[in-house]
Amino acid sequence: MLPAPIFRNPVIPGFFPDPSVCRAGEDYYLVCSSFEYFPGVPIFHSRDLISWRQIGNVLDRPSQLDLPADTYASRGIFAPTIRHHDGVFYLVTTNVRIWRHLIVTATDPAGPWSEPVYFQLPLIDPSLTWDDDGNCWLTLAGTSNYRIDPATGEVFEGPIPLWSGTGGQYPESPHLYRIGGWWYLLLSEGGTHTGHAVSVARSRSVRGPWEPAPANPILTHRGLQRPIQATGHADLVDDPSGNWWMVLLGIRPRGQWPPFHVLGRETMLAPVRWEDGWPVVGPVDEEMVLPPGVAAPTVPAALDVRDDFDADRLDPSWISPRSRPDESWSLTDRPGWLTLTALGSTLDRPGATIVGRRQQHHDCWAGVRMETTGRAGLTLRIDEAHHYDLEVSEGTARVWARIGPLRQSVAECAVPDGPVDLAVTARSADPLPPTVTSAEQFTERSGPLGIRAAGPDTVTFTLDAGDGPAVLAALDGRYLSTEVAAGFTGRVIGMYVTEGTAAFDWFDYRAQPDAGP
Ligand code: 6LW
Repeated sequence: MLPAPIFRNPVIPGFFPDPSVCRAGEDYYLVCSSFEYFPGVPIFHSRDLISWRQIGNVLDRPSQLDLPADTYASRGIFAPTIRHHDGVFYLVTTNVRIWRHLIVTATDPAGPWSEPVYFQLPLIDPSLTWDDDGNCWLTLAGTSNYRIDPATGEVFEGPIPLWSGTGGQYPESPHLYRIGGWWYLLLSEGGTHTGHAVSVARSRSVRGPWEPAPANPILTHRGLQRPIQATGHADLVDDPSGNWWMVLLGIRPRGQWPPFHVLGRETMLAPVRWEDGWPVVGPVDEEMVLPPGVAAPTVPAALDVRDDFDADRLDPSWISPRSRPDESWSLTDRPGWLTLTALGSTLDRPGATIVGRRQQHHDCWAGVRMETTGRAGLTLRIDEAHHYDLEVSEGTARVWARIGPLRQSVAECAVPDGPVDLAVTARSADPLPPTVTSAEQFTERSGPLGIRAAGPDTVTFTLDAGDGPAVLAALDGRYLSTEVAAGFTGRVIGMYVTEGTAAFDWFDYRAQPDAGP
């Protein structure tokens, strides 16, 4: 007998939390939160829910995304919901920097999306659903329903209180569905960390009364020994054959107790089956068996990325904290290179010129070829207070560590004029075995830095000025984790400049730490 076909989680690795999905015919579209980064709300396309390709960003113009320089890290754009109704795609989200909800629409999900319609109602995590009479219902965390005009944001009715979960903290990410004569209300509770859980209730009417599922929470990994934790913030979709699926967020902690997660909250997928009119799902693992009749994807997951900056526009996967002013970057100043210009800030404050992409794998290598007469380099960051940088300035390369209130140069060497190759490697710690039986097992896993309790990974910076790569510094990755930095995002690898200009010939990202030249 052939082994059952499988797929792997996360289906979208790296800081891509709060997934929401919709289907139009045979095409699926998925969006995620983007917080303080510009452009906002990455949008992906798939034909099988497993292999996703980013096709753009929903909020890709400053007129749609108001993130002033004083926007705190992990503020900005929270959980979006995407829906397809009457041939139009709707995206509703909250910009918590200005405390406004906004709706944008498009006929092509790759864009352009409309200018936003703003409206103000309490709380976060808006979702849209239409009833048979064409009424549009906006559901918010808490949880409440409002009957609104999605074209103007005008509220006709509400708040109408809904079922708010089994009593866990933060009932949020509510989504309503009409399935088989029922309204289903799916929500998350227990907070977005390891207490996270998904619960469901149903009603014959959008106005209630709501009957909770007897098996609530229908999904949680709290207290379970599984590689994926914090499962929650879920959305449901059916496929053309009638199978149901859940997209949700999860984290993958690494290192010794307590473990740290460094890639943010990632997008997972799980098959859903129905029993007695209730959805049954999980547990969610890195390797999942596909339901009978569903073929494994034929397209392998794209792990490696290379950008030679030869295109006439930046790929949608490139992000910048808060904004990317036109005068801060160019693909034409030096054709085939990305030229960045400093606008007067440092990496320790908002406003530095950074163009980066998410670290998507625990083990990876990222390199650039860079030339600068100013102050520029390669940073691995979570926010302005948590980053490691390899920086070139005035003939010297330095590795800087910024951890909370501390900022320290940890290594330096001389570099000649002209282009240099900079690289950062993340190499993850082996997970501890479920049961540790000897002191040696702890010692073995104490990692290359010799620190007693191993962090999640070791971050190494190398520099190559023409005579081969030389390691400048190896740093404990725990300080660039969500457990240390807090917040809702994850690591980003950025090209940056803080004085003058810098030109980048290429950026290379590989999902193997030994991939460097
Ligand atoms: C989001 C909320 C949550 O709005 O975290 O995990 C918040 N869930 O639903 C930010 O991502």
